[in-house]
Amino acid sequence: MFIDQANIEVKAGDGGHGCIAFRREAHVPHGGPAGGDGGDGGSVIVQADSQLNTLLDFKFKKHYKAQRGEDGRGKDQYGKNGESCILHVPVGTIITNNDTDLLIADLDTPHMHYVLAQGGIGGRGNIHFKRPYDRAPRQATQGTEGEFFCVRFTLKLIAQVGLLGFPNVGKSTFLSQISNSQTKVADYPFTTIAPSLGVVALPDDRDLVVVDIPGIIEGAALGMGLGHRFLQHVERTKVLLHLIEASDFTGPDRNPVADLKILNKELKQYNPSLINKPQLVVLNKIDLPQTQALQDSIRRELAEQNIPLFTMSAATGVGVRNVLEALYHLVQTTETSES
Ligand SMILES: Nc1nc2c(ncn2[C@@H]2O[C@H](COP(=O)(O)OP(=O)(O)OP(=O)(O)O)[C@@H](O)[C@H]2O)c(=O)[nH]1
Ligand SMILES: [Mg+2]
Repeated sequence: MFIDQANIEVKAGDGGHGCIAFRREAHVPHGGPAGGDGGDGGSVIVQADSQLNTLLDFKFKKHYKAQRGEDGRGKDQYGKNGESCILHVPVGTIITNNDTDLLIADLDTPHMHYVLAQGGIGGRGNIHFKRPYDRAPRQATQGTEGEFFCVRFTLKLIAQVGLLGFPNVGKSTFLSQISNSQTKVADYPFTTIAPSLGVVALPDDRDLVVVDIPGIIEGAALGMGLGHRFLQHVERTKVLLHLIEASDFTGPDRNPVADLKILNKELKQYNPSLINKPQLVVLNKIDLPQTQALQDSIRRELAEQNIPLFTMSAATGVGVRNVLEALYHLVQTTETSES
């Protein structure tokens, strides 16, 4: 199950208390203070893991607690530090403070980690309080409390290319043909119900990371279809691959040029800055005769808006290499942008 938001509570371990103790050994004349320090509490640490794709675990378990530091003991014994608690999250997880709504951290690179709640510091035992005027101090300090936070994890997948298009235009077919993605393909709308990432290997050791999201339809901003919230997963991409199609699936009320306009309107309603992302517009399913018949008129119409048109068949592979090279070029020439 794909989950891209979760609220959790984290509590770092408290520091152990310092100990008050004295040496009481037979035949040792001047027994002094012998209370050791408390151990530090464990911290709650969040770590980005590129093997993960969902925040599902955090939907079921909401409370995370690191271990408390041990109290100090007599005979100069220090308490053990508490163990930290490490939360593994997908790369692209953003942490926000749930009480203040302020951004805490953005784990946007693999292995990146962040100490979300700092463990408390162990208290000092009475061995530290011996003074010339007080050789038997009855003084020690308590461990400090570990931090506590209510936070929100939001996952915004990190890919260079976002796939955009109406349901059934062939987004998943394209991604499964060109990458290791196992995303499902079928001839009904909304086959894809969760985003997925695919890594595309290009010649000369180049690669592209592409994210497939569920199809978007007119009125998505108002909740039609699966709504438009999945667009959050194209927010961090550098470019968008906007797929259109002209086959029978399009139906009598739709045409590819109008589709393009409708989806761009939805994009703008979701987040106005998304419309500034460079787009590569591709007419898919060029293997079908009805698509071939329409391609020239579509190309002309788009040329009037200064939009170049690429064509391909995700199913047969015709034109796909060309599209990938154009995409790679667009990614390379686009400055990193974040919406
Ligand atoms: N003839 C032909 N059919 C294609 C091509 N690409 C995809 N299809 C078919 O179109 C249908 C929809 O393909 P999907 O890849 O599931 O489409 P999608 O855009 O991911 O759809 P959603 O996940 O529902 O948004 C499937 O039946 C595919 O086999 C193509 O290049 N040519
Ligand atoms: Mg799909």
